[in-house]
Amino acid sequence: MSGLSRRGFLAAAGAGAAAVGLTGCNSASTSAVSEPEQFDTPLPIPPLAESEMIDGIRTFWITAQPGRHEFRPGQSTSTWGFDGSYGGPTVRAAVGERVAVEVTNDLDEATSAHWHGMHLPPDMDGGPHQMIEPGDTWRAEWLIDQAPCTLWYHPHPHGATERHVYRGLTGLFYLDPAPGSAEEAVHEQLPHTYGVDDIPVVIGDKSFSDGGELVIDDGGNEVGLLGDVVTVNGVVGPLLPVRTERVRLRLLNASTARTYSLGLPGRTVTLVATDGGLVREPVALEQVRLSPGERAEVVVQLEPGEEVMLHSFEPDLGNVVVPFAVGANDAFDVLRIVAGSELAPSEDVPGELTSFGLDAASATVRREFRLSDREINGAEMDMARIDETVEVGTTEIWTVINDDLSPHNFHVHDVQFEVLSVGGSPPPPELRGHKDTVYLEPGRAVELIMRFEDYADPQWPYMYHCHLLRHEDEGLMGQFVVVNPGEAADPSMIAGHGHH
Ligand SMILES: [Cu+2]
Repeated sequence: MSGLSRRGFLAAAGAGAAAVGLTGCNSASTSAVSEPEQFDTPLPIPPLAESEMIDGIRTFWITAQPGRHEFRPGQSTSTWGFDGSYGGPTVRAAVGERVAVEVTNDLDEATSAHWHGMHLPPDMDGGPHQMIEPGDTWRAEWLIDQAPCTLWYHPHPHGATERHVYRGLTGLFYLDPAPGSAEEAVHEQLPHTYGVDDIPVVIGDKSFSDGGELVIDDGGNEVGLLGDVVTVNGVVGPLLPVRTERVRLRLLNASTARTYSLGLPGRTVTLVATDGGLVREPVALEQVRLSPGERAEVVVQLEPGEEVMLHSFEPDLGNVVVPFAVGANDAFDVLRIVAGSELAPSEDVPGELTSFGLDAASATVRREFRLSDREINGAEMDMARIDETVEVGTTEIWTVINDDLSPHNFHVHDVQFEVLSVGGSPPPPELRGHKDTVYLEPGRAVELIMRFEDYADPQWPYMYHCHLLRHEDEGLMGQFVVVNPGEAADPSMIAGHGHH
């Protein structure tokens, strides 16, 4: 599988132009997303996953299974979900806890469960080397040892991740602050009651056939599927009733290709956390750009009786060659938020949230990653090849460059990184927090600093890849191992996993 060439992309872009002309739209814009007529479906809140403490380990059980799901009332669609027909329960554990998740596969094909953004041993990561065959159960166990944050879990089967995520295998994984920690005090000042003023917002775009089934074959669009229907927590046209002065929205872009730029027209939202946890201080933003896999936590303030619409503005994707073909011209409403006539008081958002920061001078290794078509540094993903070897205990700076004229992004497993620069300039405020996924504008380099603290293992690799899932599936991925000083990578365990 070689993926589409840029020439193919231009041809596909032409076809996309015709499609935009045909679909028409609901306003004067050129948006290819069709908005629902009404936003009156109550926003479903994913259930919290149940757990039991077994020998001091907080243990969860989750099953990937097929089902039928109603994105719209009365229209049933064949889907996949964790513990249900679509999506998954929200898993919650506290920093400092030891957790185990036993994942059973009731699908009729192999899948995996990857803990996106989690710092954990590589053989617990749930990547393409930890496949779960149909009927099998895989147990992952690790210590929660990172800042509190909003993570998520999804399959990572090489060559099939786009389809597995698109069909609905997606859940949130909240890491709560350790009891008594400074961060717990901050979290308690922020809205923090699950489903009441702490709201999961999992956004995914879909495309449906006339028969109401999910369509993923879009005729070869360069970035992958851009659905013309946007869902939140699995429903079209969602409504969130609010009973408090402030709500915290935990935004996850669970789309396979589409980038959103979320905000409330005419006002700002307050960014309090990015992928890997709290930002240093709250930031007022008109729009929060989220490429696939990225998260943000924002606090929204409301007056009694007020109604606001979470909107996705035309995203600034940088200097892309054919903007409409990559979703850059799409703008649409996402979630209607209606405040009750009486609102319970909420505390002010603290002026300072947390502190952190890696010192660039402490980095001892630099690496460069050039993404072009479906190759990183000139090579497609090979399941049997270890591309990079990192010594445990080192701080590294990775320069990542999008050499194409269309969007990519970059996700690194195991670590949360900080963005040092974008296109040679300091990052904007929304990119100054802990991140595990970052958008890559065409032709621009981002510099990322990260520290590899633990889990030396020469045999089992972690992944880095584009999180536009079709790109990942088609080869835009590489593998690194973390080893003890002086140790060499040992590809013997993955040799049998073969060339994709
Ligand atoms: Cu990409």
